[in-house]
Amino acid sequence: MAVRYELIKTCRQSGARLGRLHTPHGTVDTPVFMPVGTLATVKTMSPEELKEMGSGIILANTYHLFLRPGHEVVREAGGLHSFMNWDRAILTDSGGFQVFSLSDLRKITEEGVSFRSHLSGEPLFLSPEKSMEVQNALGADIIMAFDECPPYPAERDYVKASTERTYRWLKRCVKAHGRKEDQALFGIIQGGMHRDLREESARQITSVDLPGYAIGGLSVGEPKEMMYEALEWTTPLMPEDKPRYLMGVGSPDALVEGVIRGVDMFDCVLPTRIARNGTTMTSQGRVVVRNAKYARDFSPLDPECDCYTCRNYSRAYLRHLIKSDETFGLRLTTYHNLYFLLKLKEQVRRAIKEDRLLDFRDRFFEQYYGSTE
Ligand code: PRF
Ligand code: ZN
Repeated sequence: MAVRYELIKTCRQSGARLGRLHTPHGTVDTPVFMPVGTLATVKTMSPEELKEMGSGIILANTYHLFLRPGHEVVREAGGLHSFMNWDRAILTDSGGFQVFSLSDLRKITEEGVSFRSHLSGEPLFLSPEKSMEVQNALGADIIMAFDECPPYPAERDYVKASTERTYRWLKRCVKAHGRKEDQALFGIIQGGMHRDLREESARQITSVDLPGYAIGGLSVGEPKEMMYEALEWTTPLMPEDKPRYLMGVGSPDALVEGVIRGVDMFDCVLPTRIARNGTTMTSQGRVVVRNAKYARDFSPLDPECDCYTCRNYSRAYLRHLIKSDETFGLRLTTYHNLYFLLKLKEQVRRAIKEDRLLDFRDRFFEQYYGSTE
């Protein structure tokens, strides 16, 4: 198997899982946060910087790389790892989500999704087979099944039909996947916010023997409590000896609450996206460093952080760079935000090891949100 999950222990206080994910490009400690590198780059960061902050796995997107530069170019380069000079693990999303959130004039049929490129307007088509062809060419260590993520809210009948289609599409993905020896295909559980549909999807998707499973369709606009509840329906139905990936979720509270509910892997554009408009995550909560009140604040962004940014630069300097549209400012805030979440995950892993994740959560939330949520 291309990827093997090793469960090391569960936290006696919370039930959270500590594990290791063995991939052809190194071993990753879980729970893990995966920075998003949509276009084969984590915006503004070099691979060396990502390694320095301790990142062992990043995510890239089939939809975007299919549009440009095209998967044939990446194949010719020898795959994503060599194309982008990243020798640690990579996961690619299937396009099954981005095509719904980004493209124009989509039409879903049993065969797949026809759509127009959000860049050129060119008519294109993605299907389970096409997504596997593209992801096989990209060559990531973990590839995702082609699914449909229903919007929230959605009619129950629609969610039911869509969830069943996602199951049929998974079986086509398994058939079309041409690199089972070195690329691990993960199935994606859907089912919207309907308990019985979630449970049915969890049973269907996990009945297919795969190296890992993801939970999709969450963090699509529903209240947070609803997402946590849906997780509580879903993770107990997932096999214990396989990794569990919660797609597109990465706010600090969800990173901790998700782990408490049995999740091992997370990704989110949030830390990198907000960094580029001058919003940062610190041990004391969010700091919008572009605000006027930091013009003469010569203290570090986060006094408790020992990242490159916090060791060397002040809030006043960061504010100045961001206000002046200087690229270096974007790099410094991005570096700090990613470091902050990677460090948070390190603290979570230590708390699991020491059976005190619930205590850690209460302390962390009190500092970050100013109250125990
Ligand atoms: N499916 C896929 N990618 C995703 C999602 C999904 O449901 C989500 C939902 N949060 C984010 N990314 N394929
Ligand atoms: Zn920092």
